[in-house]
Amino acid sequence: MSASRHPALLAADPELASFVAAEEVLQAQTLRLIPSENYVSAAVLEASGTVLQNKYSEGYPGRRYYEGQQNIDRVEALAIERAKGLFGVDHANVQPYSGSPANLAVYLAFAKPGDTVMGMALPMGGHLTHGWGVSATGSWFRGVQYGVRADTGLIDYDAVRDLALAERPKLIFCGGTALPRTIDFAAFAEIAREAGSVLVADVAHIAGLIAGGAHPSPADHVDVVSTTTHKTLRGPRGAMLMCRAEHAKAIDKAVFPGLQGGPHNQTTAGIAVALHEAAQPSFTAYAHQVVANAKALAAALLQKGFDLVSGGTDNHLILIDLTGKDVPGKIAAKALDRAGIVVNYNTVPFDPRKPFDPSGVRIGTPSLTSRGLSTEHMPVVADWISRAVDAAAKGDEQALSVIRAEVTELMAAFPAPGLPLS
Ligand code: DSN
Repeated sequence: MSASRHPALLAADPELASFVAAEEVLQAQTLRLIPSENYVSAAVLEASGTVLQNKYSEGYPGRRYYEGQQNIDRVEALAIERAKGLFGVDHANVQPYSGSPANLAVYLAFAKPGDTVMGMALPMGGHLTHGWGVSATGSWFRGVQYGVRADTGLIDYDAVRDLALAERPKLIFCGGTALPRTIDFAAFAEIAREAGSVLVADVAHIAGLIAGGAHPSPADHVDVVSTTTHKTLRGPRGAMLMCRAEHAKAIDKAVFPGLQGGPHNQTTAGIAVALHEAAQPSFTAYAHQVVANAKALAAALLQKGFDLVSGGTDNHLILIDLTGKDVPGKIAAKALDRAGIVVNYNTVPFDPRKPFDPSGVRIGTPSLTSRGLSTEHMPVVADWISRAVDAAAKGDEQALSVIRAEVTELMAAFPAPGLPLS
């Protein structure tokens, strides 16, 4: 791997080029287990770095505030059509800059400051933008929050219903960032209907699984689907809002001119390519393999004596509760990083520790599956995690170095998409 992959960058700015080259090596050599990350294909990478970014195009295809949109309109219309086809929705807006602005646009479309909104609490696995206090969505709106049951780690749908009927929120968000289990969109739809709320499925984490048929689709159940495009969907960093025809105007108006200016056309192009790739049979196989790998990894971790929130996983994500291991999440995550295994520390439901120093570690299988690892490798991965956590407890840096060498050796045999080893 060398900076010669980007010769113009190397010539113009060697210092910056060296940082990019170092990141390429890091992404190639490490085992990346952060469940919200992935590797984009070379085609998505190319589309996202095109001259399309030289163009301003405020507005929508056929209705712009700048001239010269002959090609941009075609790019955006293609992305929209592909999103509609892949997710089975009436309308798609592909302009949100990322997940948080996408969700903010939903508030703008359906609620007024001070209105009550409902989402899953952040420490229970929700997202900041689902009305959590430190987010603008929790200070400009009145956020009420649901969670999971202490005994099962599963969403308590009865409690969700009771809260929704008591509070009658304008918006209900389902979905989140640390949910290892299938979301029952039909159950949320029934609750939202009874409460008179607009239901939003934030499927950022599982969009690729939905596209590949490895998780039920929310399309027939919810008013709005919000998603980022760079997680399991394996596209560039961006987002989309999809909805039924009746909400199309409100959503489009909220994204532009309500919240954003010109769309990032190079990102729109990358999204279009990613959606095309996600419509292929190979992506269906990928999505199912992500889940099979996660289930195999969860089983291997349970065998190693780890506690997993909800006892396992139905999707791409596993939340390890380290309370019984006497190693807090942050110390474990940093030790794993030194061992070449990249994870993030995370709160677990009912965590007795603080969010910046919590009890859990969140892992997932989208990236390793993109590199071609399969269920047979998951016991090896679980063994590395177990040895690294033990080493963290003992302060054994030598053991972490040994694991790092083993990780580097295995990953060299599985080149990442868009990042060929050389
Ligand atoms: N930051 C994302 C994640 O890691 O899940 C959510 O926004």
